[in-house]
Amino acid sequence: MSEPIDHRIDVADAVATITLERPSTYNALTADVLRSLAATLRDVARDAAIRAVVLTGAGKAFCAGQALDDPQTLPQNGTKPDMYRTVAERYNPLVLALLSLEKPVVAAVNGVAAGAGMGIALACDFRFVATTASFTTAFVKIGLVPDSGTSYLLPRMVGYAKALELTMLSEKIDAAHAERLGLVTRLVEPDALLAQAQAFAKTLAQGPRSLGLIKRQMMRNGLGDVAAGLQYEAEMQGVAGETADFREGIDAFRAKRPPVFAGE
Ligand code: T3D
Repeated sequence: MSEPIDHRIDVADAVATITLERPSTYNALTADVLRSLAATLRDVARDAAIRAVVLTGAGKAFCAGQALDDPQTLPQNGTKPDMYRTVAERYNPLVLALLSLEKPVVAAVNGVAAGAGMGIALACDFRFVATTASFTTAFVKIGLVPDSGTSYLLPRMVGYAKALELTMLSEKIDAAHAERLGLVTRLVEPDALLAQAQAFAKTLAQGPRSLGLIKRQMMRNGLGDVAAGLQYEAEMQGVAGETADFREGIDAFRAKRPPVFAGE
């Protein structure tokens, strides 16, 4: 196993529980943690003793998406960030690793899942969601477009019109609303969330090899060419990342003020 950065992996009963661990930033994703998480998933794929996965977050949040404080991705010294590269090289491999892992993955959504954090939750096979948790697409609030599979998976899960609304408005989707949208496998009281997700994963871990094959089949026949969809997200993020509005979005988030977008 590779040494995990800002996440933990605990294995019991053939279930690997992966916990994102950067709670002071709501488990926001740095370049290091994205690389390291992808490596952990590769290890999990190879380890025959692991037959199901639970993905959760430490502290109050599930994951707030891209770390807006990460100098490797968003340098503060005037250097332009390369958003195409970030998405193509860091997010897309992670999302593909989750979707193509031939073992069931259960997201235990313990708190807010925003931006890429929401995309990652959507890329899991099941979502156990705390009644106090929420989702928000977030990207547009900093002048970006949806990535991490969000523009590909969300319309397929909630329909085109609702996906457009959720991504263009980025309103808060509370747990009950998420359930009505069909995003939730089980709504669970916060204190019972992890245990219930792990018990569910343990049952899946005792299932046949065909579970992994069903996942592969569904991905091909239900999702089609995900890799091409993710590649297009990277290209579009490259364009959005060049805009003045994105720079304003980041500056506003860091200054804890509402952004003023010029539309350019
Ligand atoms: O190249 C690329 O970057 C492209 C890839 C893009 C992928 C993406 O995910 S883009 C979207 C990035 N994520 C966001 O824009 C979400 C930003 N965060 C928020 O909108 C809000 O924090 C939440 C809706 C997630 C939660 O709101 P709230 O009011 O419950 O909490 P808060 O007070 O805003 O945040 C709590 C703390 O977490 C706070 O720190 P502090 O003030 O207590 O020291 C906040 O700064 C920190 N935090 C939240 N999100 C992030 C973060 N720190 C770094 N990066 C974050 N994404």
